[in-house]
Amino acid sequence: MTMTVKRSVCPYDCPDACGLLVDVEGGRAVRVSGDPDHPYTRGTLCPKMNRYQDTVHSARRLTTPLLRTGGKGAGEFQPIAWDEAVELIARRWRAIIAESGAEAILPYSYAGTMGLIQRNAGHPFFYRLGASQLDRTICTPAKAVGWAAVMGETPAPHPDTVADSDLVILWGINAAASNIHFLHGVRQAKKRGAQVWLIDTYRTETAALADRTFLVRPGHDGALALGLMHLLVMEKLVDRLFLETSVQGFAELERQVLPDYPPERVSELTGLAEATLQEMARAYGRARAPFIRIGGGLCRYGNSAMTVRSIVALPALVGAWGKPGCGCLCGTSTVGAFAMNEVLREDFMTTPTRLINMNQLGEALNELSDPPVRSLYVYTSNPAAVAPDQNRVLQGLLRDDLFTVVHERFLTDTARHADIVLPATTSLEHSDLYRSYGTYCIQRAQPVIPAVGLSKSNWEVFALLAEAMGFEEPFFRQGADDLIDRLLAIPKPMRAGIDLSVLAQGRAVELPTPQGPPVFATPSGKIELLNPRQPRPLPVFTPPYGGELSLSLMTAPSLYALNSSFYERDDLRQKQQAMCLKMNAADAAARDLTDGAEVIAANEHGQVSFILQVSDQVPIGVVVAEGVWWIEFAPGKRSVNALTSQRLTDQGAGSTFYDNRVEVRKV
Ligand SMILES: Nc1nc2c(c(=O)[nH]1)N[C@H]1C(S)=C(S)[C@@H](COP(=O)(O)OP(=O)(O)OC[C@H]3O[C@@H](n4cnc5c(=O)[nH]c(N)nc54)[C@H](O)[C@@H]3O)O[C@H]1N2
Ligand SMILES: Nc1nc2c(c(=O)[nH]1)N[C@H]1C(S)=C(S)[C@@H](COP(=O)(O)OP(=O)(O)OC[C@H]3O[C@@H](n4cnc5c(=O)[nH]c(N)nc54)[C@H](O)[C@@H]3O)O[C@H]1N2
Ligand code: SF4
Ligand SMILES: [Mo]
Repeated sequence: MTMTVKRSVCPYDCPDACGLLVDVEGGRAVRVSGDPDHPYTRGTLCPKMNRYQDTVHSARRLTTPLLRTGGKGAGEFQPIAWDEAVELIARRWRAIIAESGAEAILPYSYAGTMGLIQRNAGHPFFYRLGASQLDRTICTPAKAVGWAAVMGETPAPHPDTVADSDLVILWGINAAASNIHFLHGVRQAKKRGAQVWLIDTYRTETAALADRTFLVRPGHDGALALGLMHLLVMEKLVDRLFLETSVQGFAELERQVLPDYPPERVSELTGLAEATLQEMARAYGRARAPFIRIGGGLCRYGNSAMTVRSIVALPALVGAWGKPGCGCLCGTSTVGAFAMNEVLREDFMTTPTRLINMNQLGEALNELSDPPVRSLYVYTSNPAAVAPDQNRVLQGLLRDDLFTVVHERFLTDTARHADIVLPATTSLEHSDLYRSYGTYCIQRAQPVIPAVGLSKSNWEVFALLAEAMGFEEPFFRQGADDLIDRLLAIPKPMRAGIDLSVLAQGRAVELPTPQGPPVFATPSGKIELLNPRQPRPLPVFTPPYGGELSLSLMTAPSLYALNSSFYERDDLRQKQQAMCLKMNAADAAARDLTDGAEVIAANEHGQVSFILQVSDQVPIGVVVAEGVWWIEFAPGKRSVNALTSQRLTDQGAGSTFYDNRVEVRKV
C-alpha cells in the first residue's frame, strides 16, 4: 500500500495550534507527527497528539446515528439512518416551535474543534431558527476584559519575543501542560541568562523550568500586583518619563490606591512573606526586559477581570513596553484576520432572542420558564463533564420532557443523555480554517482521510438540518471549502502581504506583527491605569468568592488530556493513573487520610470520590483535581464539576472553576 504524507492542524483548544504531518495509508491515518516547517511549533507535538491516529480510529468512535431505546442517561441506543434522524429532529422542533416558540430550543457548543468553519457552523442555523442564544464564556473572558481595560485593542507581543527577556514571569499558567511551545522562547531566554518565575497556587510541572516558584493564595494575585506596584514606588524603581509620556492615571493610582497595599497587608492577603515581596519588586523593577505571560488560572474567580487588570498595569510602571523581550502577553488577538460575520451570519436573526450563559446550563435546564428549554442541541462540547455544577446539569439532562440531540465523536457523558446521537468527523476528515489565540499563525486544512463510518462534519449536519427545516438561503447550500474561499477572498489589514500560495498548500502562515515603537490602541492613546469608562476607574483589590470550607479546590489541566477530550484514550488515561485529588501531607494527616485511599470531597454543590494523592506539590489549604474526567471513568458517580458553581466573574460573565471550597473526608 502506498503511504502519503499530508498536512493538517491540531484542532484542539490550545494556544499553540500545531502544524501536523499525517501519514496516510489505505484511507487511514497511521502516524501523526509535528510539521517541522511550521513557523511557531517547529515539528514538536504534546504527548496527547503524538498518537492522534488512536483517537481518530478509536474503537470508541461513533459511526452511525443513534436513537435512544432505554431510559434517559442509560446510554442505550439503536442505530438509525441519517435521513430518519434528521427528520425526527426537524419534526420535533417544528412541534416545539409551534407550541412554545423557537427560543425553547437551546444550542450548546464550545471548542471541541477550534476550526473557524466547523466550530461556528451552528451559528447561522440557530440565528435563522430564532433559537435562544448561548453566551460562550466558559473559558477566560475575564482575561480579555482585564487586558482591554488597560490596553484597549493594543496587539499583544509576538510570543517568541520572550526569548529576549531577562525576567520571565509565568503567572497562573501551567505552560508545561497547556502552552508547551511558548516554553521554546522561555528556554532560549534562560540560556541567555534570564530568570524564570512561576506564580501559581501549587507546584505544577512548569515549576521544573522555573528558577523561582511563588505560591500565592488562590484568587489573591490582584493584591500581589498592587503590592508590587506599591514597592516599586517606594524603592524608586518606576520609570517616571515613560509614565508621563505613555500612561494615563499613574498620579491617581499612586495617591488613591497604592497606599492601601503596603507589604504587611499584601503579605497577609497573598501568603507571601514581606521579604519575598521586596525581593520580587526589586527584581522586577531592575530587570532590563521583564515579560509577563498571564494564563487562565487566575481568570476563573469572582474577581478575575480586576485581577488581570491589576497585573496588566504592572509593566507600565517600569516602562516595560516597546523594548525587545518585555511586555505582557494574555493572548494573541487574531480575530480580526477574517470577516467572521460571513461565517456567523447574525443577520439571519430577525428578532433578538434571549441569551443564556453556558456556565449556567444547570439553571437554564431546570429553572427557566417563558419558555422553558424544551430541546438542547449539543455539538463540539461535553457539558455533562465540563460545565460547572454537574448535579444541576445532569438533573436537567435527565428531564424526560427535554429533547436532546448530541453531535459527537464519542459516547461522552453528554451523549449518553441524548435522545438522538449523531456521529461527528474528526479534524482529519473535514475542511477547516484555523487561527490561534497564542500565536499569529493561520492555516487551512483539507480532509486527509475519508469520514470514519457514517460520521459527518458540523457543517454538513447543519446543511441537512437547514434543508429539513425548509431554510431557503443559498448560504446553507454551499460547502465548507466555498466558505473558506470566500473568507480568504475578503481582504483584511491583518492578512496584508501574506503569501496565499503557501496557505493553499496547507502550510501555516504567520500574520505580520506590528514593528516599531508601541502604539497603545486605547481612546487616550496611552496605557490606561485610570480608565474612566470602567465602573471602578482605578484598579483595586476585590476578594474572590471563597467560601466557608477550609480547602480551595484547584480544577487544573492535566498533561494527558484537554478538558474532557482524550479520555477516550486508554493509554492517556493510564498515564494519569486515576482521578486523583492532590493534598498536602499536613492536611491529609489532620483528616486521617492516607495516600492511595478513596476519599470524598464535598461542598454545597455535591460530592465527588477521588483517589487521594498526598503531595508536597500542594500547599496547606489547597487541593488539586487535575483533568475533567468522564463520569464513566470516575471512581464514584460524579467528576470534578459536581463541586464547582455557576457563579460568574466580576466582568465578562466567565466561569469561576477555581473559586470553590471543599472539605475532604474518608469514604
Ligand atoms: N494539557 C492540557 N492543555 C490544555 C488544556 C488542558 O486541559 N490540558 N486546556 C486548554 C484550555 S481550554 C485552556 S483555557 C488553557 C488553560 O491553560 P492555562 O492558561 O495554563 O490555565 P489553567 O489551566 O486554568 O490554570 C493554570 C494554572 O493556574 C493556576 N491557578 C489557579 N488559581 C490561581 C490563582 O489564583 N493564582 C495563580 N497565580 N495561579 C492560579 C492553576 O493551579 C494552574 O496551574 O489550556 C489549554 N491547554
Ligand atoms: N473542572 C474543570 N472544568 C473545566 C475546565 C477545567 O480546567 N476544569 N476547563 C474549562 C475550559 S477552559 C473550557 S474551554 C471548557 C471546554 O469545554 P469543551 O469545549 O466542551 O471541551 P471538551 O471537553 O474538549 O469537549 C469537546 C467535545 O467536542 C467533541 N468534538 C471534537 N471535534 C468535534 C467536531 O468537529 N464536531 C462535533 N460535533 N464534536 C466534536 C469532542 O469529542 C469532545 O467530546 O471546559 C471547562 N471546564
Ligand atoms: S494540543 Fe496544543 S500542544 Fe498539543 S498538538 Fe495540539 S496544539 Fe500542539
Ligand atoms: Mo479554555
